Amino acid sequence: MARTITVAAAQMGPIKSVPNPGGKEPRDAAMKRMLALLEDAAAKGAQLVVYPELALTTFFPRAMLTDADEIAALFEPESPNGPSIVESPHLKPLLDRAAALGVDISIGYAERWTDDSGSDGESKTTDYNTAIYYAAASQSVLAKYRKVHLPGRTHLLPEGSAQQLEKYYFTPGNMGFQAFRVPARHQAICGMLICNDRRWPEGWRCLGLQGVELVLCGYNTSDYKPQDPGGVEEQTEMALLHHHISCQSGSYTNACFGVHVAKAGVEAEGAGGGLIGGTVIYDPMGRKVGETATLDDELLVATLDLDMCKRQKSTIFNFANHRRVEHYARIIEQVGVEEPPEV
Ligand code: CDV
Repeated sequence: MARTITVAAAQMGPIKSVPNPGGKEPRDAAMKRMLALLEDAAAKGAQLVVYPELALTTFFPRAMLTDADEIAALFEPESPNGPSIVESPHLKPLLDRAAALGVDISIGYAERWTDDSGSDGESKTTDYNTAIYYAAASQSVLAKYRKVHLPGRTHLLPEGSAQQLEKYYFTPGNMGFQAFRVPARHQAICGMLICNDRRWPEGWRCLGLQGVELVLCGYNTSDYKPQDPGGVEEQTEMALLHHHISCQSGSYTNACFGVHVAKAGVEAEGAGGGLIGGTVIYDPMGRKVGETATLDDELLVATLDLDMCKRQKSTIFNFANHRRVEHYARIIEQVGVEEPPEV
């Protein structure tokens, strides 16, 4: 039997919220839009719908919020014995509808995790930029991934700059790059990345080494930063180029499909530019399966034959045959660049 899966990349247009004085888009308006995308995807035969990074809120790391309550309102509280993401009022309507339709969901959100891992077993809270895979068949979270590569900084750049403050809000993920099986989808081997992760071959390779067939990746990627060289058009073109290079090469060199889903458009006025679109699916040969055309809510639906991964995995990217790990120590032992001495 053919191992096919019909996937919908659910690109979202902007969620106008903080910081956008006078223009707060309530969470239920965003949920309505996500539900509409889900209904449309299900009607088109989708078995899995992939939503962007931080899909439940605006991309808030563009501003430095300092009010604890305001920040808390952007996060989903979770703990081993306490609140669970599947019960969150901010997500439950989507998951319940997905379960009823028999559609799986992958979605990104801001996670506030509390456990007793503090010193002397004390309660400790850590904030992550997270994505989950929710399986309709078991009505449960099959896999969770916490973003490893956090771009940006902990401090503000001079006024007038576009800010990127993920290092201020989040801790790097602590779960590694773990592939997982989806039993109801022909035992598909899936993995998740979040936005900036797609630019790092290390994460892709960790998934590739587990035989990954389908990589799911939501993103919020800025199109223009006033402090960088070039005008809006030139910078946007460059941002899209780098996005596509990263996604295409990740799929090609790991012989897998990649579904990359944007939150796009202008979410906040006066904060530099907006976010690129370019939601895209690549196949294991590095070919583009499809791409969105707008900066709005838009679906990209494709049926992917997972067995297409076998050809490259058994030939040019047969890792067992060709990798030379005795020469790769530098990749894990060294973080920054160490240039050879001048001669
Ligand atoms: N959300 C992101 O991780 N955005 C980064 C931008 C800041 C470069 C990205 O890699 O797309």
